[in-house]
Amino acid sequence: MNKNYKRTLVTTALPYANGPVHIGHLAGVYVPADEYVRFLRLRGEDVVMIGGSDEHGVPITIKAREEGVTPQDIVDRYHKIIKDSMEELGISFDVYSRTTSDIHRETASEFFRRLYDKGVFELHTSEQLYDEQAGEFLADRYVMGTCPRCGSDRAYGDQCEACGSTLNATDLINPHSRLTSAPVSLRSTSHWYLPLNRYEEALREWILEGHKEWRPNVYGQCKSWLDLGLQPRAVSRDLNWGVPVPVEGADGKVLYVWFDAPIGYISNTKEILPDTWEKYWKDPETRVINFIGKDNIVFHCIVFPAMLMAYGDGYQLPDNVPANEFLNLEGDKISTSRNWAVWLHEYLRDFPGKQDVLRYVLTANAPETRDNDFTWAEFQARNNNELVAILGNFVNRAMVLTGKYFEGVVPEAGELQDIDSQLIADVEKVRKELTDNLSEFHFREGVKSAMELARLGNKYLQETEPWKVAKTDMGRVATVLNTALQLCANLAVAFEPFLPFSSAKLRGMLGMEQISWDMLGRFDLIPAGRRLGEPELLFEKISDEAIAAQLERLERIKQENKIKNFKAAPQAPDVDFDTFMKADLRVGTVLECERVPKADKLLRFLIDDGMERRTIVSGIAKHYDPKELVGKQVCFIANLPPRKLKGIESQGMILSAENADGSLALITPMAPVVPGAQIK
Ligand code: B3M
Ligand code: ZN
Repeated sequence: MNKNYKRTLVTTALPYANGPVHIGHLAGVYVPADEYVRFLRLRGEDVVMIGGSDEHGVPITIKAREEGVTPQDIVDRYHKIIKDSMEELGISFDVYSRTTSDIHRETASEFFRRLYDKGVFELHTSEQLYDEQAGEFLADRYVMGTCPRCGSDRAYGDQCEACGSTLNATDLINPHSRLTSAPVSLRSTSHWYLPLNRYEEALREWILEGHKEWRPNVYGQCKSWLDLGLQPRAVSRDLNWGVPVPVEGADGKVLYVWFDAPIGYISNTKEILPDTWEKYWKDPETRVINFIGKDNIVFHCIVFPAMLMAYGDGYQLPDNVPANEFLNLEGDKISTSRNWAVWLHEYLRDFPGKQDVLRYVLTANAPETRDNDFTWAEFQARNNNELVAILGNFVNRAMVLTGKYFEGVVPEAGELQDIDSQLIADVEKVRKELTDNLSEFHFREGVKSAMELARLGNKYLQETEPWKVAKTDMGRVATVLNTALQLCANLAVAFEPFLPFSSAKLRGMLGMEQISWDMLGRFDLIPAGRRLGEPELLFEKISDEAIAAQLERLERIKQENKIKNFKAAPQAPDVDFDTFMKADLRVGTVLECERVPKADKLLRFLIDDGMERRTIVSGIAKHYDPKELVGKQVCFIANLPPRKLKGIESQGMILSAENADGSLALITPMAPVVPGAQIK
């Protein structure tokens, strides 16, 4: 770790502009990065926070094709949604730009060109899958076919989701293009490769020897890559969307998206700091920190550093890469294609003004050391039991008591008693922990420390009981409330990185203008005699209804996905015609229908079957209200031997179809027919 740094460049992974951002992105990258940057700013450090959209790559072209629009249309749409929603969440980027900017194209192009001119690249020719109809080479992911391992006919060129095997597109049986469904052929093509193997020794030395302090998940992943041995990697693609490869004879080729995207950090720095950007990249007194998710580790710790080493010219390698693990949602992997996510822009619409609640929950449950699960129940509990009941409650009590006993004017503290000094000592201890946690990228522990300050406050008021002392000793009440208000001021500082909106509100109430990290631990932050603002609640309870609405939305998505992914069951073995004709299928009219007591699945039907009436018991009580069925026509098998269900003799079986989500739909004729009509 570079201890003697003068400035910090914080980069945040550039989200693909092929969809909005969700809580997984936020918990993994943007919330912790923002907390870190706000912490450094409060310490008065020189820091810039770089963000932007990653607007190249195959998925964007696929989405454009699906929607019949251009890739530019897609990235324009999502760049705006992402940028606006992150700003609304208070992610305080110094720049949030995009990789389709001119400055980025020039920067990425020049980067490639310099490596090319230095003779760094190797040119290799290989056979790639080609879609004749679209006239395009296909990335593995865009080829589908039959899995050579399990026979599933829905395997992708890189992976079979049915059996989990990792595949090469060339292994597939009957490979066809996902773009056009046409069969694919092999064609040879040439690409430029970055010989990672040549940087292996330097990377080993730099990471394995030089950065033992990195998070174990990051260090461990790097070590296993390095131990496997590095191979040259292609840095160009045959595609018509991206930064064109800037050399002769590269028509139809663009830079691989993972080659240009990290250069986006540089381009975006140039954009915001046209005169001084080089200091932030090339001065050894700069510390570069990359905030990313765990799936991006190899690109940030191996590939991009190798690119920077190859480029030379003083570019600094990252000092730390605090990558997070993944956040799941209600027990399932977050997935854009399955719409299994809480989208930021939708959260902001559904919970207006509650930016800090989301920031808090994502931090308190951050997937720093292992994958974690976001649940709406936990979201509600952390809001109601922690933000409202601990932090909001303490601040409100201090404010309201000051209003009651001192008309909202900060009272003068008298002599401190042991309990006051103890509080001050406890706060000092927590201040140290909090500072260490934030300096070491332990945000989950950090927010716990900050909350500990509010807990100390509640305990202090509980023990000093100013509302009782007020009957006898107003001088003592003044000391206690002064102390409590100073602690509120500490909370405004401690929570600024985590809950910037609430911190601003609190500062407004306390009349604090400038704040800085070195105020923490001090008990002279608000002068006696100052008139406080009106007490406002910092947080409010989140209702069961609001949570239920979110859970219903997720349930709906689950059902939609089941229907989307429905695969018809394999056909049953043949049955001969005469056997089938023995089944006597008929239509009947429902005369009565009611629930079977003590059987939550069963309905008892009385049916006019054209002959007499018959009773049939059917297991569809979960799907129909019996009242609705009276008078309707249903289909049934008439000639099954009777059987007893819950003591009722059932004379036949009513037919229904099972939907992908498990729901049952009764089969009914399209036009009314006479009861007893035979089904042929
Ligand atoms: N867009 C991948 C991702 O969102 C990629 C990150 C680029 S960082 C330079 O996971
Ligand atoms: Zn398979």
